[in-house]
Amino acid sequence: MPSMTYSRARELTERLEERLTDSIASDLTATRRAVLGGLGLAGGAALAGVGRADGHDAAAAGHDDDSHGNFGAVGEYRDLDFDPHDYLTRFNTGRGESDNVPQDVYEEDGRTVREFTLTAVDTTVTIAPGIEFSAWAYNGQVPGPTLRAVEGDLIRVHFENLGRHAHTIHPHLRNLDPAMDGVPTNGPGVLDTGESYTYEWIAQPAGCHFYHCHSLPLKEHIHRGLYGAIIVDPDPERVAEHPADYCDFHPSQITDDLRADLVAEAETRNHESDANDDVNEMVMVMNGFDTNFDGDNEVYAVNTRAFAYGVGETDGEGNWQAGETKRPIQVDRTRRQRVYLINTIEFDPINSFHTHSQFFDYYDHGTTLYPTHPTVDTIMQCQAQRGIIELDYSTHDPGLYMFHAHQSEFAELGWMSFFEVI
Ligand SMILES: [Cu+2]
Repeated sequence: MPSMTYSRARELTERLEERLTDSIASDLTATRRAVLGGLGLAGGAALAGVGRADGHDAAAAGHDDDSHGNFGAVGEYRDLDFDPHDYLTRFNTGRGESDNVPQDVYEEDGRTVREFTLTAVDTTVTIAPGIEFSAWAYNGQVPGPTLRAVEGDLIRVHFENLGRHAHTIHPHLRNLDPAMDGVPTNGPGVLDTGESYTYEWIAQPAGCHFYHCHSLPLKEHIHRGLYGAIIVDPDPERVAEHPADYCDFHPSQITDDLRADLVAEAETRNHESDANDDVNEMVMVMNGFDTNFDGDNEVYAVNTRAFAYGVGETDGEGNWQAGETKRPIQVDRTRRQRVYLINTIEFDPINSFHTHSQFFDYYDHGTTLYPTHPTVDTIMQCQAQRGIIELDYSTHDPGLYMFHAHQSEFAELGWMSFFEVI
């Protein structure tokens, strides 16, 4: 039997979500303790950065007759500009995968160049139904666009700052040129409003990486939303030549069979290889939002929206109502599942990922082709840590399987999701 019925999963998602949105919406100074306790705090001046999207009386939040189906009503997200379900699988490789990310791919001096334009803007994002957050965002989305390249490519990013504060882009890559590091002291330093700069980074090492703004105060520039994923696919030819770089075996232990295994694994990770088509790949950025700017997060999520991968309206057979913004992540059990997981949380030292009824292989930073933690059901990541998770549901019964942060309060405050095995 599946771990939980559809109706109970839906009730659980709705109960947690309503408690979160009611508490934040009914008092704009809601603290995390108040949210967890389901308590409202008296008084409090309205703060910039959070509020009811639809202007409804806060007291009525969660009790409207039209609590489903309308933008801004409790249970639905107001704007659909950013879709966490779409974000999971939207990779930008230079081939024009996203309308809001100008990009190109071409050869230059014998090297593949993947070119992108990222623009920092001030915007408002919806982090829970009816709850908005004043964000600073690359290309208007949080997380920023996922950039994907093959090891050894040149990633060329035209960056323009149209926000009101000074920003940069700092890549977590092996970058050989200090001018390209995106910190205040090197190269162009921080870029003021209206300024632009072109960063160039070699895509190395293979793995699951990310980029973020490195202006000061750092925690605010990151927490406000200026971060995104960089995925560097391993080059199977390089793996064949340098197998010891992709595992923790001593070079003397590398046999022809092991080399062949590593190359085959690299092909499953390389988006230009047919073997990659057999894997369902997803990007999950663990993030959080301090809605009252007290240095503590009130809302937690994967990919910005609390409970976006929870359970909403369904017929119990995997069919979701049109426009439904809350739905589990569908898993075709004949395919391998791979999650590129990144922790961009601020204010909390660690975050975590836990699966119910399943164990997975974990590759810390994704820089090896052998798992660094095989057969685990919980991993933790400190701030800026990331890795690759590989899951196999081929022998599981169809149904819903929960996954969430195993800091249980993060789960209650939004970081709770389901896989729907079909
Ligand atoms: Cu910044």
